[in-house]
Amino acid sequence: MTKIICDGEGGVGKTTMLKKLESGIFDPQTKLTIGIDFFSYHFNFPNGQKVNAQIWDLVGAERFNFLRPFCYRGASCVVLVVDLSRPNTLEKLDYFIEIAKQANIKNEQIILAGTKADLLYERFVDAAYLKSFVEKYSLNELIETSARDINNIEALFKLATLIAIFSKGTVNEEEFKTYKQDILDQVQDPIREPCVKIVKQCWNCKKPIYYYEFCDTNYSTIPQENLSKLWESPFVQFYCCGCYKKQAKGY
Ligand SMILES: Nc1nc2c(ncn2[C@@H]2O[C@H](COP(=O)(O)OP(=O)(O)OP(=O)(O)O)[C@@H](O)[C@H]2O)c(=O)[nH]1
Ligand SMILES: [Mg+2]
Repeated sequence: MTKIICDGEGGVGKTTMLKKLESGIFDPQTKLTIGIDFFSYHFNFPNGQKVNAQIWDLVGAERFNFLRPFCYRGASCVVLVVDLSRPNTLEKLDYFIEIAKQANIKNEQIILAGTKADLLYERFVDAAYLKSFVEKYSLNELIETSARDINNIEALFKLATLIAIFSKGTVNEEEFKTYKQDILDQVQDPIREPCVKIVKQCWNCKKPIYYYEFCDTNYSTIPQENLSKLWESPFVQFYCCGCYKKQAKGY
């Protein structure tokens, strides 16, 4: 079994990210995880190797810390998640890295993921700082994601699966480097891919409102005027990206 851990402070978006990976849908109503949730991810590598990874989605809340050493045991990769809009979610990274070390997981088997990259205007964590953190601890990679918008989640878990099988010795170093580069080539830069889905302002907090459906299909081909028409549609729901309040139509 290929086991991957997804860990990080409460509310950083671990479960939302994994739901998006599984179903392709952003669920803005995700509730706190109770203990552990399990997800699976299948990936076929170009050399024909089929990997079926089991992802353990841990709860961030401190009162569940007693579970962590048990959960990390036997894992081949750890995805540590921080919220780009909340700098305090970086505070416990040392602690998570230490738990991984105690479970014989090396730092190069850890990926740092920065979530909520869609919140461009609420971002408080600098990419340069995260990169320096990755270098300081010799972690494998930094990937910024968003379950709502700029995706990169698929690339993140492809890389996690690759790291896992590399650590088991089923791909050699040459293959690892080639596949990793292929995966990183698919990663979008959130700074260069600004969210163009703003259609209105929230009636409640006045933040821009993003259109989150069709994000992964052909969204980029939908012009702004059509988005505004969708605003009027009774079948499409809009949520505010700041306060998550549902938006009433037609104002
Ligand atoms: N804007 C934005 N919000 C997100 C994103 N991912 C998650 N959220 C929101 O962040 C909140 C917390 O998400 P969860 O997935 O429950 O967080 P978690 O890390 O699993 O939290 P615990 O289970 O408590 O450890 C939810 O309100 C999500 O809708 C994202 O990419 N962008
Ligand atoms: Mg959760």
